[in-house]
This record gives sequence, C-alpha cells and structure tokens, in this order.
Amino acid sequence: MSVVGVDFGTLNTVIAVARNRGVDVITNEVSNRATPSLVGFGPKSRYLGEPAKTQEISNLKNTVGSLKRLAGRSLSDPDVQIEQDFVSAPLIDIQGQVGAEVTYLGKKEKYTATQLVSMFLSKVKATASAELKLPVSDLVMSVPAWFTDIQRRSLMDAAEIAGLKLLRLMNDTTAAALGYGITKLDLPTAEEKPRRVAFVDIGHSNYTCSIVEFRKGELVVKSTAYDRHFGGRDFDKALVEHFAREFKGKYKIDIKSNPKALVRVQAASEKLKKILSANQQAPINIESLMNDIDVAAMMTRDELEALVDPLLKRAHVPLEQALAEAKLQVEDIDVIELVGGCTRVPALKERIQKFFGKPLSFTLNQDEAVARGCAFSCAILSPVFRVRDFAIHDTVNYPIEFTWEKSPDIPDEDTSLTVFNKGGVMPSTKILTFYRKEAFNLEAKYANPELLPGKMNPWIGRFTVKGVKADSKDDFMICKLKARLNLHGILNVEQGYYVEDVEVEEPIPEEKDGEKKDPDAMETDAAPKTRKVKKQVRKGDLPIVAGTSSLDEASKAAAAEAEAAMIMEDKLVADTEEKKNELETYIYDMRNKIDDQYSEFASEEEKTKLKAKLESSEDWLYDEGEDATKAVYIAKMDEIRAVAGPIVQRYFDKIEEERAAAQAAAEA
Ligand code: ATP
Ligand code: K
Ligand code: MG
Repeated sequence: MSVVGVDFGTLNTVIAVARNRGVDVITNEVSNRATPSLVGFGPKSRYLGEPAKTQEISNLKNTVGSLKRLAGRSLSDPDVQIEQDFVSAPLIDIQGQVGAEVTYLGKKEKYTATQLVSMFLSKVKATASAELKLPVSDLVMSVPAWFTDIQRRSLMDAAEIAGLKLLRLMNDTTAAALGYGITKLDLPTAEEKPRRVAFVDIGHSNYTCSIVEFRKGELVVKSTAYDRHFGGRDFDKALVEHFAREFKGKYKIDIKSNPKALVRVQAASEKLKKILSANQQAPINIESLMNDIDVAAMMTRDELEALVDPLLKRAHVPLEQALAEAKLQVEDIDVIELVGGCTRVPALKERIQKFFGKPLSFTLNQDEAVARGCAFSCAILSPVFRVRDFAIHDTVNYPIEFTWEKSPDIPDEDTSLTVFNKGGVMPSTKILTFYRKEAFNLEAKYANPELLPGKMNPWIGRFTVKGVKADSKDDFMICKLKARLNLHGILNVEQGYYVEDVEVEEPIPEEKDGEKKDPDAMETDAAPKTRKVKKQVRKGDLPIVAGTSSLDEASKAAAAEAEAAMIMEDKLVADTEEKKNELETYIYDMRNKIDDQYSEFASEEEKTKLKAKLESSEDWLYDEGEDATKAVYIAKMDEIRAVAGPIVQRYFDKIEEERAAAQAAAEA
C-alpha cells in the first residue's frame, strides 16, 4: 500500500512518498519535483499538469488553474471574481458551484471545480503510481488553514472521484510543523517549557502564519492567522500592470487587449521577480510580443518593492494576529521557520525578521516541507507503515454554532449554542444533549460569517434526529448527539443515541487522612458503605439523516465513471501517439540500415521492394496517416516488417554464427 503526501498548491503541486528509508519528494514524467496545478482540454485528449502548462499559451480558453481556490465556491462570490483574473478559461455557474466552460473533443463542455480538481488528482495519482510502481490510493493532502467546510468537502469529493482515499486534509502550516517536529530529537519533555515555533508560509496566492508549541511526540497549534490574498501572484500582477503602462507609452501596444501577449508578460514577470530576489536589477526581454514588436525593459529591486508597497505594508498583519490569538509576545517565539516560494523575496524576509527581532530559520525545504509533512501524516495514519507516533492538535479557525427549533414542551429552552469555539482543539468531539418527545432537526453553521472568505454562505448542514419518542410515562427522551469536527476540519453529527437516568448504588471510596484504606482489611461490624448516584445509561441508537454540501453518492459515482472514461480516452490517445512515433522511428531506422549493416543480406530486388515500401509508408504517415487509429499504425508496422523481416533475420543469424564461433574458439 502506498503512503503519499500531496501539497496541492495554487501554482505547483509537490508529491512526497514514504518509503522504508524515509520520505522523498518524487519527480514527474519530465523529471520536475513540482507539477503545475493546471488542467487543459484539447481536441483529442485532456492535458493534465505539465502538458497543460506546455499548451497553455496556445490553449488559453481551455486551460484552468487556481483549481483549489475554485473548489466549493460559487460564481457570484467576489473572491471568485478575483480568481477569474488568474484563470484564462471562462468561469461559469453550474447549479450553484463555480466551474469552467471549455472545448473538449470538439464539443463545449462544462465541468464543476470539484470535477476539475478530480482530473488533476487523477494525474497526481498516476505520477505517484508510476514512481512507486504500485497502485496508489491512500494519501494526505494539504489545504490552506482558512478553507471552510464546503471547500474541504469539495476536495474530499474530488479525491473520491479520482479513486483516492484521503486519510487527512491537513492545513498547510500544520503539515510543515509535523515535518519539523517529527525529525527533531531534542524537543522539550512534557514537564519542560514547550518550544514555540512560528511557521510562515507565503505561496503563490496566500500567506499563513501558525504558532505551534512542540514537546516530545506532540505538537499543538496555538493559533493560525492568514491573508487570503497575498502571494507571489500579486507581485507578478503588479509587474504586469507596470509593464502594460510602460509598453503602452514606449511601444504603443496594449497587452491587455491581447491575451497571449498578457500571459507572456506574466510569465516573464514571474521570472524577473525571481531574479530580483537574488539581484539588484534585471532585464525583461520578449521577442515579437505583439504586432511584431520586440520589447525590452529594466527593473531594479527597489522599483519592484515600490510597486508592491501596499502588500509589503500589510506583511506584518498575519504575524501580529497569530501572536495575539496565541496570547504570546514576540519574545516567546523560539524559532521562525519560513516555507513557500514567496518567502524568498528579500523585502518579505526583512519585514518578518524585523517583526520578530530574531534571525529567521530555514531548516525546512521551502518548496517541499508541506508535501513532506503530509507524507509523514499519511505514514502515521497508514496501517502498513511503522513510524513513531506524533500527536497533532490543530486549532479551530471559525466558531461553529448549532441551532434548532424550540421544543414545544420546554418554553425556556435556548435555540442555539456555539459548540466549537475559535482557538479550540481540532479534531474534537462534543456531546449535545436534547430533551425531546419526537423527531427534531438541527442546523450547523459558522457563527461569524464575517470571518469567512468572500461572501460564503455560513450554512454547514442540517441533521434530522429520528426514532425519538416519549416514554410510557410521557417523559422526554434524553437524546445525545456526537458532533465532530473531524481530522479533515469537516463537521458532522456522527452519531445519535438516547440514555436513561438510573439510580445505582456504588461503594463510597473511603479515605482516611488522605491514605487509601487497605482493601484487604476486613470490615467486621458493618457492610461496605454505599451511596446512591444517578447515572445515564445508554439505551439505544437514534438514526441521523444528514444533509451537507457533500455530493450525494449517485452524483459521485457518475462523476467517477466519467473520470474513468476520460482516463481511458487519454490513455488511448497516448498509446496511439506512441505507436505512431514507433512507426516513424522504424521507417527512418530501416532506411538507414538497408544501405548499411543490412546491405549484404538483401538482394537488389529485396532492397528495391523495401525502399519502395518505406517511401510509401512515409508518404502515408504525413498524409492520411497523420491521424489514424492505434490498430492502423500497428498494421502498417507489420506490413513493413513482413518485407524487412527475412533480411533482418539473416543479419542476426550471421551475428549469432560469429558469436558461437568466437565462443568455440575461446573454449578450445
Ligand atoms: P499557495 O500556497 O498560495 O496555494 P503554492 O503552494 O503553489 O501556492 P509556492 O510553490 O509555495 O506556491 O510558491 C510559488 C510562488 O513563489 C510563485 O509565485 C513563485 O513565483 C514564487 N517564487 C518562487 N521562487 C521565488 C524566488 N526566488 N523569488 C521570488 N518569488 C519566488
Ligand atoms: K506548493
Ligand atoms: Mg503552498
């Protein structure tokens, strides 16, 4: 069984696997350690990951990025409008969920964000499986800590559609923290003061800071604060805006009117930004950007910093907030660990260091720490892998409230309760008690909608508790409900049951002068003293019907079937391409060899015949054979082989003869 950790980034996805010797980041089909988080659609197949990136500029309308930021969102959300700026395919509404409209296999198709994520995860699965040479199912994947219930459920559904079993959705910074803690052998003991580490992750689109306390075998996330719109892409955007203005003045071209030009400037800006992290100034040059005009410009690091000044001015906010929520001072923080590509920006490092007044630490691999942490988590959760346990206590970011209808029999009953408070431990279970005589409903929602991203609906789920009835004396049933904020940060009412108050006699634990009485000492004059206590005894289960934002089983099964069909289609296209390439290579190879090493093994007549066959096959390949089926390419290859076969056979017979002769000579 596989043990896989995935950092599903806005820009890049990193995959780590646990093997006997530890955790390694794996490479994809073009040997990169990170795969572009992109899906594209073409006339014959999909492009997932690297090929989507390669095709991007020529296939903008059919390429979708920002996948994870779209999952579980709706088109009308102002946050999604921001996202459209970074996604080249048109975003649309599909029954309340955002999706994209693309042209695939020559037809207009609409896919929800959940489906688009599942397509990308299929690719992740294939990449991991190719490397491990094992079927892949179990994985742990990271999400931004600020993701809500509906976003998390969308990712869970996407994984299931892709045939993956998500053992845990783990917050990005918590994953980094696990990777940090599990490899440290010098953590304080339970009695000692904990080591306090601030993890700062600034990626392509968002910025997170978690304050984490470590002791041997355990981490506790004290607080997590974030800026949901702060990352490398905002730097790129500021540069693009700048060059759009500059090129308009200097070259009289409007790159905003030309999507291809815009994307090329974006790519060049990202590159420029990276160079400016290590250099004081750098050039940008793009040939034939539009209207046959080559553009060139220079930029200094100071100029870049001036362009992103509004961002830099708020760079301390998540740090300040994380500290305040952890009720700690900067002096209390022992180590500051930076992860995420954008923490390479000198102006950000400077500000973070100034805020904490301490040197920064880079013991984690900035690009791979989150994926590695996820793989460790998967190893801990996997039954087949033995790894030192490490307890992870994450934190609740959004308080969750339950509401219900007032019972007609209890006039002064409250009708709502905040069950999970901000700063509480996650995962955790809370037992709710209701006194009822009939079935009832409760709803869960986020208590403070203003904390949520964009304009998200605070609703989480509706739960109907069945099987409730009054007892023979027309008394209430005491109903107990297990509300759980689970390992994924998803809320469920997992279980319902009812109890009865019963009076039981139990011995009074006797103590004399704080000392326990010798249990073997005989009491001769009296029976052991007992007392009556009320206890609640579980009497039976109460079925619960849950309505949440998760996909229902039928829709999930249909999506999984569609995904499997698309995987087959992609595979067929890839196999066909491979057969075509084989045929092409074979033709060239034969043509070279027939006048060279095969020459003496063929008669002139055979040579003429083979050459004619090769020529007609090549003509066919570049004409009607340009777009044939796999079976036809195989058949063409067999036709040539029928002619070439005897010649090649004579050549190999000769080689074998020589080898046998040489061997016999050596043995003689
Ligand atoms: P997110 O965490 O926001 O979902 P992500 O995980 O895909 O996104 P990362 O891979 O952590 O993001 O970081 C990518 C960002 O870091 C990109 O914007 C990239 O340009 C930027 N980046 C990478 N190297 C450098 C560098 N040397 N200097 C400046 N920025 C860099
Ligand atoms: K990443
Ligand atoms: Mg990231």
